[in-house]
Amino acid sequence: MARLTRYILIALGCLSNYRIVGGLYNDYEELSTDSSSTPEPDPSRSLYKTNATFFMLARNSDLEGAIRSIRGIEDRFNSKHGYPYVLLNEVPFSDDFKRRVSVITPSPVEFGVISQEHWVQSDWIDEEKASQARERMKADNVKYGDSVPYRNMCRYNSGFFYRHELLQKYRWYWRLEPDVKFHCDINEDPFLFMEKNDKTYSFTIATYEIDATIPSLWKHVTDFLNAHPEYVSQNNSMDFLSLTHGRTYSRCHFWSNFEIADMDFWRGDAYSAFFDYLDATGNFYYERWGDAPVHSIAAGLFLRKDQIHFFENIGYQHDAWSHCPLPDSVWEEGRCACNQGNSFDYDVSSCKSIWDRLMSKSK
Ligand SMILES: Nc1nc2c(ncn2[C@@H]2O[C@H](COP(=O)(O)OP(=O)(O)OP(=O)(O)O)[C@@H](O)[C@H]2O)c(=O)[nH]1
Ligand SMILES: [Mg+2]
Repeated sequence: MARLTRYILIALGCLSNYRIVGGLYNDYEELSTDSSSTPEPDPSRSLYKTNATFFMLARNSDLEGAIRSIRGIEDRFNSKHGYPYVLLNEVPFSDDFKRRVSVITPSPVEFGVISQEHWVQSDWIDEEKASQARERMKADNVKYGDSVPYRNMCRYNSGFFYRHELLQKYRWYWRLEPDVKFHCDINEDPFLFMEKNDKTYSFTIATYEIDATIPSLWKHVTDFLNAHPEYVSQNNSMDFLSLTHGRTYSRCHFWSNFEIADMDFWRGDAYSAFFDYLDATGNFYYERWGDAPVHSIAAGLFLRKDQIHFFENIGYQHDAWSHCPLPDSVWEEGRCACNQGNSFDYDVSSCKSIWDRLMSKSK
């Protein structure tokens, strides 16, 4: 009997040690994806309602900012829902990074490594041409104009993140960046809202792209549309993207550091053909095309305008720009910690009024 008790105690001890290690984080690279190492959702919280995850691309050096963003969204939303997190990096996250991020949420957190093939500049890019372009942009003081990693990141966010193995099991994602703030309680589940209301893409801030980063983008978009008119949706957002009925680009885009969207849209035929076409021009490297205009143009043309949603109630801040809910009822209900007077919505650099005009047109 005493021996049996001892065995039981030893077995329980092993189990609890395992849960401490396994429950702290689910590391895709080093621990297996064995489901027993995924932390169990806390039964006191509501169960997931949609097939969704948070997604963050980050470097090891982004640790403190990543913690602030995740802690913030936990406090304002996710502690009641328990949606999981996927963090990706082109090099393995350090043990310290994984430990410190995992401790701040009881939700499952998976850490993945991006394959070199999806991240680095492709072999067929003419490096001489690319480096001359970087030099020119540097001389012209274009933000990140001389950076190759920034270009890798923009191309990855444009055409690859939703193909990562860790994201395959999900349909919806909410893009987070290090050091963003959520100003208000988010009382209604935005994923569920998107799914129930037939929305595909959403935003909180819309602004203008820097001209020097996309000199030939619109010409290539036009060429693609001429070759593939079948992908263009009825009732699209062309009048947001262009103030000249398609002749020129307004440079308006949804600021993609915040996105809640349906990855099946990126995985679908229209966007796959569009991304491949753009990528084949090499201009993610010869120019400095950002994922924000690329995503926005696709959403704006291949979706109906009513499939794109502006989240008034999600108070959000990235760098100096912030969306603070303007209707008092929304601001009060969200217990928002932001100043409505500082909301970016109708700033001269904002495209929100152009969006409003589009949405106020009947069809
Ligand atoms: N793993 C990895 N992540 C990166 C790299 N560069 C940027 N990121 C991430 O990609 C996202 C966008 O990068 P940012 O540097 O914030 O780019 P941005 O938002 O256009 O520019 P800022 O206005 O400076 O914030 C963030 O989540 C970064 O953490 C990189 O070289 N490696
Ligand atoms: Mg950023």
